[in-house]
Amino acid sequence: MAVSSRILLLSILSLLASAVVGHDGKQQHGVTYDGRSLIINGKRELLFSGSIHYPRSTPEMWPDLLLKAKQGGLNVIQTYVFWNIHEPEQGKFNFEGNYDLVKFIKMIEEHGMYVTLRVGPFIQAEWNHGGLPYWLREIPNITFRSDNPPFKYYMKRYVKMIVKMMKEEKLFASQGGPIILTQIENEYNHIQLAYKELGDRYVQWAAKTAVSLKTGVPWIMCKQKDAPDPVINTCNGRHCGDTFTGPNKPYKPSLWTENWTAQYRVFGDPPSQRAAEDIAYSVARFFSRNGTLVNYYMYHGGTNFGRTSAVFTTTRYYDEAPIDEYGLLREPKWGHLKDVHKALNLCKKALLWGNPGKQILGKDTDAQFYEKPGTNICAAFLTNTNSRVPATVSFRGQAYYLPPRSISILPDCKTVVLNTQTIVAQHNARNFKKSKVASNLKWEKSSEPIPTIEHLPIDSKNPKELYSLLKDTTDYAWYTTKIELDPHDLNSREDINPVLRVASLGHALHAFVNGKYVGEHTQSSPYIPVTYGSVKYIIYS
Ligand SMILES: *[C@@H]1O[C@H](CO)[C@@H](O)[C@H](O)[C@H]1NC(C)=O
Ligand SMILES: *[C@@H]1O[C@H](CO)[C@@H](O)[C@H](O)[C@H]1NC(C)=O
Ligand SMILES: CC(=O)N[C@H]1CO[C@H](CO)[C@@H](O)[C@@H]1O
Repeated sequence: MAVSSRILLLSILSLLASAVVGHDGKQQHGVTYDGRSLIINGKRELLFSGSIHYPRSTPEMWPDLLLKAKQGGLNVIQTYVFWNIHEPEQGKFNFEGNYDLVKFIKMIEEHGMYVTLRVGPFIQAEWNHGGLPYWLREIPNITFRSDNPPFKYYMKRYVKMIVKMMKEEKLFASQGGPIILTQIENEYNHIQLAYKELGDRYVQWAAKTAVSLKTGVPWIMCKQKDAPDPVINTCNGRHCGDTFTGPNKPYKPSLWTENWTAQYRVFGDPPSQRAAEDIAYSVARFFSRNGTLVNYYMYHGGTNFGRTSAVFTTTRYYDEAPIDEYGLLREPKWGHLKDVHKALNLCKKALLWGNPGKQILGKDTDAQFYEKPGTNICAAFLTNTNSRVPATVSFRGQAYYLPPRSISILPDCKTVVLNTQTIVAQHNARNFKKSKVASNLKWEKSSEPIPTIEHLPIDSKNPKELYSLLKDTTDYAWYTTKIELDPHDLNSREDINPVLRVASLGHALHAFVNGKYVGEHTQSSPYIPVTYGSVKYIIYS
């Protein structure tokens, strides 16, 4: 054991050294890390990151969104890569318009920000099929996200293609580009147990495959405690400052890849709210306890255009994020977080080069601080974890008032520049005026013939599953069946009540009997009794 761990450590140290300083002694491009932080082109930085997904907005919107992100104090944009829009049919690729990944990354670079690229290929993301293309399902003997040869073959091919595309455009930080982190898989731990040893082997394989592609920047796996070296395990969640058990090795930094700014919206639910104060508290807490990168999921949610959203989510995605669906600032969230980034940046030297320390101040209060001995570099975070009762604490001879569940940031260990519970950013002051464009839009109506049973392209004894029937090209289909009832029975027996059962919650359905519209099935009205002639039909979900 001792021998192998020494070899491991040595190889990691040499990796760090060779990437940062070349043989000629000059500083080189690339990203490495240690227990304190990522090291980008030889420099430590505090990283404030926000998720913006390129297919959820348009290239026309990108410059404005990125500018607002930068003004909000972000220096990293995180995005998934969406396999099923790029390769909707096997071997047919689309990187145009909203799907222009390279253009999006270059635009982020032009705005002076870095990129975290989450390649997946399974991404969840409340996206259709979690980003996996439909055709993958038709590969014989495939089992998704497992130690399964067909899946591994196609996954590797895809990840290699994306990495190659990035390399050709010189987009990795190791090539002078903006990409500082890449992610393989996504929250795999949610399903790992179900796959048993196949799952554990798959994690090892995925990490090894990713690392073998030699991007010159670290790979991460989120929520993956057993992420194999040199892959970094990262935290997803609302309160990583308190819930994250930390990197799985002392020589890996504490990174927070998803801090939910609200929650995605499910059909029928009200919009989710998360107060700016609560996000600010969690972010300050995370940085006060060794964190050096936070990512807001989402910073701009945008729109699930067309059929891209997962079956349970609305087309509007994280409208409550710091930038709303339309690209407008959501205040005071945007402004308060901007202030938090400023305050944390004032603590930068202490956070990145100081030694961490902790002092219990009272029952629910503590001070987390970073100090560099022999200098006046010192930053402190005074925390009240009690959500109901305020506290007055004494720290280094001075008294400080802490509102309930709040953190005061002291970049010099004396002066409070921000308390997370105290908002000075402006509140929303939006004005609306009627759009000239929208008032000129016209709705169009078209009708189409209802197909008869003789003209159906597919004839099947049992109902087909919609997804494989239509191969994910549309969700729209006619389904026709025939039930013949003996008129004599209908007249003489009361107990005959034909019933149409629709066992789906995510779709809309219109029902016709003998060519006549009889009702619709929706989420809000699952039970629709309809009468046609002397026969009563009930349509329900
Ligand atoms: C699929 O698996 C079955 C049973 O293991 C095997 O007989 C068959 O050859 C496999 N098909 C392909 C295309 O690999
Ligand atoms: C922060 O890092 C230091 C040094 O590695 C460690 O002693 C301490 O426990 C860490 N703090 C937290 C809250 O994880
Ligand atoms: C680890 C962690 O903090 N997870 C939280 C993330 O945020 C969601 C809500 O958006 C919480 O439910 C999780 O507990």
